[in-house]
Amino acid sequence: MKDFNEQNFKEQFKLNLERKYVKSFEDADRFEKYSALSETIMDLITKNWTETNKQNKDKRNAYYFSAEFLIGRSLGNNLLNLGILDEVKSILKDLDIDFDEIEDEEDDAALGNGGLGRLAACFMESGATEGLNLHGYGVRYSQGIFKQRFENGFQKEYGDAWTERGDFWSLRKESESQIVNFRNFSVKAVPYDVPIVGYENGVVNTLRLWQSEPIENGGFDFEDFNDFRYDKSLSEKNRAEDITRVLYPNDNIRAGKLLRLQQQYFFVSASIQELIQKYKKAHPEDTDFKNFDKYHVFQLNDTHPVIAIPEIIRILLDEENMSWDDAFGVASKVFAFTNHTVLQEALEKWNLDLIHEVSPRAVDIIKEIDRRLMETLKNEGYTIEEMEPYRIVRDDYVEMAFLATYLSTSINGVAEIHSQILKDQTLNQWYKLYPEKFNNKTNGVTPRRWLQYANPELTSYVDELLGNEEWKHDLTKLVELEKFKDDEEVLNKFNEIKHEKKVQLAKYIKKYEGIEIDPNSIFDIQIKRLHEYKRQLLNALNILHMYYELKENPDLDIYPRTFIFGAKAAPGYFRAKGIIKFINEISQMINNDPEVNKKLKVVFVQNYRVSYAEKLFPAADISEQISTAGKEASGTGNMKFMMNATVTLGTLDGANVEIFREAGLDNNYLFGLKEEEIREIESTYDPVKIYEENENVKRVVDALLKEEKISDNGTNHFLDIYNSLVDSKDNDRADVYYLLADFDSYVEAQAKVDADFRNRKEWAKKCLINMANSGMFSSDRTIRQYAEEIWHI
Ligand code: F55
Repeated sequence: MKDFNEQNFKEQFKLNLERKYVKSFEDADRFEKYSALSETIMDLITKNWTETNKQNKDKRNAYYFSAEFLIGRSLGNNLLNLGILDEVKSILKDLDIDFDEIEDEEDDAALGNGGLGRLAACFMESGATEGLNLHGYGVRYSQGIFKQRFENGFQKEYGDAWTERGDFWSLRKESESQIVNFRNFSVKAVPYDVPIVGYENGVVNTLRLWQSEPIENGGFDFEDFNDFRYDKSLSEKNRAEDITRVLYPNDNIRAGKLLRLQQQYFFVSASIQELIQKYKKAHPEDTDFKNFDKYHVFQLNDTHPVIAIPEIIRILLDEENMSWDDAFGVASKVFAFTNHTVLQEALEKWNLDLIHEVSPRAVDIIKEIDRRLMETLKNEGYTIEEMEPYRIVRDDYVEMAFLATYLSTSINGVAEIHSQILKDQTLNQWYKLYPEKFNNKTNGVTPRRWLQYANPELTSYVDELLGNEEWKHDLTKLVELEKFKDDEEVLNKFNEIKHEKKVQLAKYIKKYEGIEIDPNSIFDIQIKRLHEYKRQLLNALNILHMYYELKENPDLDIYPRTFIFGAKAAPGYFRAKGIIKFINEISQMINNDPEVNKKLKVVFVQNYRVSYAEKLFPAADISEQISTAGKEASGTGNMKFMMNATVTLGTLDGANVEIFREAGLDNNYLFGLKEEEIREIESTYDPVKIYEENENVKRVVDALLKEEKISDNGTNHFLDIYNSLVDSKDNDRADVYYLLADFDSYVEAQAKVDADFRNRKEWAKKCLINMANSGMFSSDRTIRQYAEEIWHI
């Protein structure tokens, strides 16, 4: 950072602390120091923030609309991007303050569920780093994703009041509040602006998060209060605040709840209103919004903000008195849509009555869009049957993905294989109509948070090897590391750094989980939301298999292995919670068995989140990416592991396909059925036959019901899991995610890992080659592609 003065900063920091808490520096506790430090940094940011805002005026801007931004912590990342992380660390050291302890005082801003929300956060950071005029718009939930603890091995959820002790990384902009009108009540949307600091470039972009509040008197009605109607005097306030009270904790499953739709309408309506007001002020002559599309493009992060389409039409029709054709014309030029899933149960479909509850006009407008589309198709000679697949409104439900696809100028998937499935299957009818609108944007992750910040040891070693820091501005330059792939000294050093990160993680796990793990064992890590399609259960079944092999033959030569899991299950997802309990039971059984626990350990870390992830990714030997082929749209954790020099054990799914291509199959472990193979066997698949004929499969599946050392404590969780695999009585089909079909192949791949890991030099070479080829998975590359190929900013 230009003109950063250590002495001034130190004094400002002390001054801020004394003013804020009216106590001397020596008497302040860690949190007080953290908060004063954060405010001092916010002050540093403001000048560049104002400057960036000024420069974006009168330009074409991109707006990223997302119901989720999974930010995590900001302190370390902002210091890194300002280029003063080391300086501030040394200032703190002078003051006898340990940075790690201060860092730990910050609650994660966990305003998202998983990959989709974290992707939005990476995109914002890369947008600022690439100097793009990109703005984020979302929701300021009072409660983020729940906090998770295990009690007797069961997941328990606790509230996440992340702003309770203050939120130091946003500015409330009261004067830019908007009124959002629901069918039978109105609220005030108050923007909180979060600065997004670009990496060492002076750019500070804005993430605007809306908070719902009562419109007048803080929502408190004194007349009701004075007349002893205490409850009613508060109800108005609560009703308003309820809108942004809590994030829905579902990932890849639609909620179908009124409050969820209200949240979506709330942030989208506030955002569109604001941008239309600003446009009118800047372009008073353009009364029919002829040039609105030259200045705005809205990227819809999945279908969650798609209610923006009828909303902009409503405003142009009802408030700007435009004609249908003109209003529709504007709407058909400003949206672009990203799909993140092909799981049918995740595709949002909203009931018309529910939409009516939120915004009656939206119902009229959506029906009219559908009616006119059918008319157009009919005029083009389509028969009734041929028109049917294009119905946006079907059986009183609105297919939000169809609405988005019809009106967007661009429709993209998030990895090559996923974009292909959208064209061939999920949205095939639309692809036939508009092939030119479909494109792919393979996801990426920010190397600042996920490599430089999370792994400073590896970062400085790369600086040393490459002799410059250019790779920090263009991650594809990491490929130059390949020239060291046979350099023994370099390979040793790679192993040493990995070991150091494993020692650090082991300490952290000891502190927070109370479990001792051996850094010399293979750290085999699966961290992601808990979902059947992600197949944590397959991982668990293999662990059980290894356990039984060891029990049968205690001298079996297996390389010591630590299996680490991290995952939250949606609170209402019974089977996912059963799988957590199952893995925790296996963990107890194995970790407490002296006959096996020298060779096997299983840890399920509690409350997996962004800040925990920063400790886990750099410490892995194996990255588990084992979803059923065709089901994981992309994955982004796979990229974080790869960047941290880790080999992947995975299926040909999502971005794994591209990871395998970039780093080579010799350096990774591929197993399992391919997507087209699964489609081929789909109608005849017989998991019961596999169960009956394969002794290993039978042994581990039977363990669910028969293993005496584990128990679901009478909850029937394990019977449910058992049935999901081999009993089609309660299901249409059993084993819909093909765990048993892939079991042998997975066990075999795991055996290969065991054998290969022993050659420490060859293993390090694989790690190095993976890191060297991770450059294309920087979200800088992804966001540039959005900017150039979709947004034209
Ligand atoms: C959240 C809420 C709803 Cl209603 C539906 C889905 C989600 C959600 O969290 N989805 C999600 O995280 N999807 C993931 O998006 C990632 C980023 O594109 C992909 O990498 C990942 O494959 C996909 O599952």
